[in-house]
Amino acid sequence: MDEFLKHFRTKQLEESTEKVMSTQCPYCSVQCTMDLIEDTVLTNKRFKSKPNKNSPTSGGRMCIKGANAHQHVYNDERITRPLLKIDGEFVPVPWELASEYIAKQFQSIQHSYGNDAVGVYGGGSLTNEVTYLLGKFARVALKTKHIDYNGRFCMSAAAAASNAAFGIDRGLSNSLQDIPDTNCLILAGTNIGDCQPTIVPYFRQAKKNGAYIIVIDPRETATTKLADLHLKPKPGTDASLAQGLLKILIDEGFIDSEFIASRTNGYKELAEDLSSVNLLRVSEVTGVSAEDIITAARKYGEAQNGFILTARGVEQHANGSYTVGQFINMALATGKIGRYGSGFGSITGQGNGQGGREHGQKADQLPGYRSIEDDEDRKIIADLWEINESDLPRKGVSAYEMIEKMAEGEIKGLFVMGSNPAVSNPNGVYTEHALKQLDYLVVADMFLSETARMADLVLPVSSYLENEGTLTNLEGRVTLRKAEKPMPKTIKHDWEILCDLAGYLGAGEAFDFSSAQAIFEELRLATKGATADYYGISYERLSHETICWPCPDEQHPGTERLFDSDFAHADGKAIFTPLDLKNEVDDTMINDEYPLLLTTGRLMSHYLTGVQTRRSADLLKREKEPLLDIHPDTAECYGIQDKELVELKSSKGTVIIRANFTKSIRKDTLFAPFHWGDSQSVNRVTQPRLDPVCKMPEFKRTEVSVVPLVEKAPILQVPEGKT
Ligand SMILES: Nc1nc2c(c(=O)[nH]1)N[C@H]1C(S)=C(S)[C@@H](COP(=O)(O)OP(=O)(O)OC[C@H]3O[C@@H](n4cnc5c(=O)[nH]c(N)nc54)[C@H](O)[C@@H]3O)O[C@H]1N2
Ligand SMILES: Nc1nc2c(c(=O)[nH]1)N[C@H]1C(S)=C(S)[C@@H](COP(=O)(O)OP(=O)(O)OC[C@H]3O[C@@H](n4cnc5c(=O)[nH]c(N)nc54)[C@H](O)[C@@H]3O)O[C@H]1N2
Ligand code: SF4
Ligand SMILES: [Mo]
Repeated sequence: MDEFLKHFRTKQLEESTEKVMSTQCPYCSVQCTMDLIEDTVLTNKRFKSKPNKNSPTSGGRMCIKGANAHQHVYNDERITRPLLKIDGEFVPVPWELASEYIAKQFQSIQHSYGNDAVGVYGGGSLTNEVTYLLGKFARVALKTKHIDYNGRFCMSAAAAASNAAFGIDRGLSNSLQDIPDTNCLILAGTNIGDCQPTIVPYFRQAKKNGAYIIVIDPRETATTKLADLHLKPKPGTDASLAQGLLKILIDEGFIDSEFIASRTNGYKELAEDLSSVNLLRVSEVTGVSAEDIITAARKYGEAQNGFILTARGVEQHANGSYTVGQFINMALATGKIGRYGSGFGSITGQGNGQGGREHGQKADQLPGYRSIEDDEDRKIIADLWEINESDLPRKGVSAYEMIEKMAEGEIKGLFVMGSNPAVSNPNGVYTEHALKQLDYLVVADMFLSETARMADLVLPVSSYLENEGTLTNLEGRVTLRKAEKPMPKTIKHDWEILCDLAGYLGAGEAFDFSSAQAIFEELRLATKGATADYYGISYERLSHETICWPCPDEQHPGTERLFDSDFAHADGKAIFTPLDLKNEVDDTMINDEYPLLLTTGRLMSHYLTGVQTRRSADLLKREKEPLLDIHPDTAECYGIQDKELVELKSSKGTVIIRANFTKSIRKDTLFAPFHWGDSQSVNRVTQPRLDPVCKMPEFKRTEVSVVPLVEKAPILQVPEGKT
């Protein structure tokens, strides 16, 4: 027996192989680098992830999502063949047939209803190369103006505010390396503790070095644990809060008059308007005490260096871009920007949330942040793409407005790549109805997501381990993700799919690419001299370094910190966002029928609509179902018990969800994550109120009611002595 075991073990060792794949996490905007170790013993594969130090941003760290990301790639539910829906059932078909079918269906729709009857819907997880190609595919192969992407729900408010104030939109003005040396941090509506956990050490170090940290969030979170002061405003009131803070900064003499005079425009008017802001009123609107507002303002004002960082908590509102503008006003008025240790940033969300918004998958945009309505930009891109400028479509509409056009029958065909719009759009019931109205829906994905299930044809795509390409992280740092796992032969890369389809649509010549690198070479030319200038970045350089854009030539080191001497407006000055009372929060929507405010967001273990993380066993077991956070005092008013199923209702729809008692949330506010689909999708209740400037929906503030799911039978009194 011993002999046998010995022999078996030796055999096992002989047949055990270890393969190390260097990669980058497919999830959030930090883009942590790691090695995935595949250990094969006989036919059994075991995986282990180890962070590596290839990224200066994550510095050898990864979080639980990164450590388990590979699990979705090896999940049995992954689709490996094109699937055509026949009589309600998906049937595997060859690629040639799938591509030909798609081309024919889209062409037939366009023949009957015009080119704009087919739309394209992209995402911020796609690489820069695919983002670029998807924009080109819509405009050159399909010749449609209708293309937009999920970043509309993510970065658009911050992008609009940054463009208006600074003339450029890059997530962070400074590298994260500056954070430890700052003296005061304001974290407004950002939960880095759960959403970008590997950058938390920069903040901890700042605190150790004496920095004062202020967190603004209606809930206690992993991030508020870092805070010296936690302001807990009512959802949607951040613009008023920022105005209150600025008013104190001005009244108490914390402004930097020299910076204002030499580097900004519009301060005088703003200061005049701010004189009407009343601190007691701000306190009443926001629910934050005047004392705390004063403390926060003084701490930021007194600090020699300071940072303000925002994220979706203040941005995903019908006044999101205006609110971000109010926070930027604070940085400008105190001159805390454009130098080491001081700056402003909106923390980017998706893996390529930054690059995804630069290279042309937005309705009004061409690569490099060029404008599709600017004559010069149109000419440059039309020449590069070898088409007539007059054939380049003009701007289309935003993501949710595309959904409306589907419901109205104006968009009849849709090509989705890298998004799950059925779950991530607001007004979920209507969105589902709109997608069902389509004559032809094609989805390119790794899984039968809630949207893919509705499709007429689904195309299987490569995963992050298989698909090489560049991604731009929250610092504006361009990184090259290697792909060391061979992909199943029946699957294609996103870019290959686009090139093939373009061929079937008669535009093959403009899509004659044989690698991601070849596409990047064209992207470099398209962005040369543009705002997001990638011309100086090459795969060769990225194989041994990471580079922050703008990077105009190959000798240029890249730009880690913006605004040292100039802002990006023509005169080099930044512009203050004026006060506009019609943008202030409207409380009249809360009434007896819908007396509570729901806000939505993220959990540590899941990612967005959960298509990938719900298929990663170790992540799913941490958080199995969505829970509705509710204060026990509030729950008592509505007769709700802890962990019981409740009906959450708004004027748009209903969700059945389990109540979770927590004293960490405001009593007038509820919180739910949006990582689940179908009847558990929280977007079934959210409102499609859009920011008028950037069209961001109001994901973070919905008037709702909540009741127990099952009307409880009256509790019977058991007479004494009987059982
Ligand atoms: N674990 C995990 N990490 C992620 C993601 C994920 O899905 N899961 N997604 C990635 C993406 S795409 C994004 S965009 C980012 C998002 O990153 P964040 O914006 O940090 O995440 P959210 O949870 O949406 O919202 C942040 C905080 O805003 C608070 N909040 C809600 N309403 C308000 C309000 O009215 N005012 C204020 N001041 N705060 C409010 C919420 O309580 C929440 O704690 O995360 C990225 N990282
Ligand atoms: N209520 C509420 N709703 C929200 C938000 C909120 O805070 N609250 N946040 C919004 C935000 S910030 C965002 S970013 C959106 C995101 O929402 P979605 O756009 O729906 O994002 P995902 O859930 O990541 O969906 C991406 C899909 O693409 C697939 N995929 C991943 N990588 C690739 C790839 O490389 N190629 C292809 N072809 N497919 C790929 C995945 O399997 C998945 O099915 O949700 C928004 N919706
Ligand atoms: S989810 Fe974000 S923080 Fe976590 S490993 Fe991935 S990139 Fe890093
Ligand atoms: Mo996002």
